[in-house]
Amino acid sequence: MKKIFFVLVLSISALSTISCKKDDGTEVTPIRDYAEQYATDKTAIDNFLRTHSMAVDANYNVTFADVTENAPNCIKLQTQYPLQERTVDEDGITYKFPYIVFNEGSQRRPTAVDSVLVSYRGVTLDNVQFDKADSPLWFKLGENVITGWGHIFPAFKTGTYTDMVSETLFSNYGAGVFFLPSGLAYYNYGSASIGAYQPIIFNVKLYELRYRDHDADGVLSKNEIPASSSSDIFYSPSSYDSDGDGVPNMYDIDDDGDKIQTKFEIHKDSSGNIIFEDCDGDGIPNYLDPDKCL
Ligand SMILES: [Ca+2]
Ligand SMILES: [Ca+2]
Ligand SMILES: [Ca+2]
Repeated sequence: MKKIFFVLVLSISALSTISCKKDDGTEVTPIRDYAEQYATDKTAIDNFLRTHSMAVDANYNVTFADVTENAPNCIKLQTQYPLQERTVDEDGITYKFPYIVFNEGSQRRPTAVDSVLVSYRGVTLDNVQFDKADSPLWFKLGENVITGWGHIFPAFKTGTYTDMVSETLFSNYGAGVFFLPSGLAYYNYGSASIGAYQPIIFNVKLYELRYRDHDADGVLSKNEIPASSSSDIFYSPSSYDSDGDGVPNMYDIDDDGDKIQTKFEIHKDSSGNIIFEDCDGDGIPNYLDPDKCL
């Protein structure tokens, strides 16, 4: 797995880091203010959209080209394809970043915490490629990728595929491009080929996924949510904590805090599907209901 996709972990305490010296005496640059950096990155991304055109081939591969600001008849990126905007709260900032869906895909949609099989190409706003994977690779969203990936992949669905003797042929898979501010990418870390505080662009294709069960309680993490949960495709399973003990359902082996582990409060049919029993008929399945009639 490539080094640049390791999770960028920034602690709150890092925000208040002041300039200091490492043990070897070299100066450590204080981390930048997230709000200021986001404003800078947003301006840079907007400028990129205004000054570049985009070509998309039959396999959804993207190439960008500079266009002169006022050149007659040039087709600029922002008028060439419908830009959508994703809004994300991270590090006390409400980020908004643009993305384009070339093809939504045809099968299953991941949540922000599932495993995805993807190919991708990443470029900087200088239109320099910093990474590429033509052959699909597996990644765990929310775990070993930059935060921006988990926030945008639910916009896509997987495709269908045919296993050949020597290769797998995918069709009607999700494909698109997104433009990430550095706060949702590598921020002050940068990577081997990206400087610190660099907004970056990804052209991605989503072929397949695996729904995860982080706490191994038999309920997939994507379903570790209240029955009344939103139909928002970008919902995050990690934000739900039924019993309020500080452990989100997807990591809590006893979701309702009744001292009976969830895996003992659910049953499955012969096909392996969970039977959501609700013995007191209050609309809350037993494993989420501490006040039930067991
Ligand atoms: Ca689970
Ligand atoms: Ca909990
Ligand atoms: Ca329980």
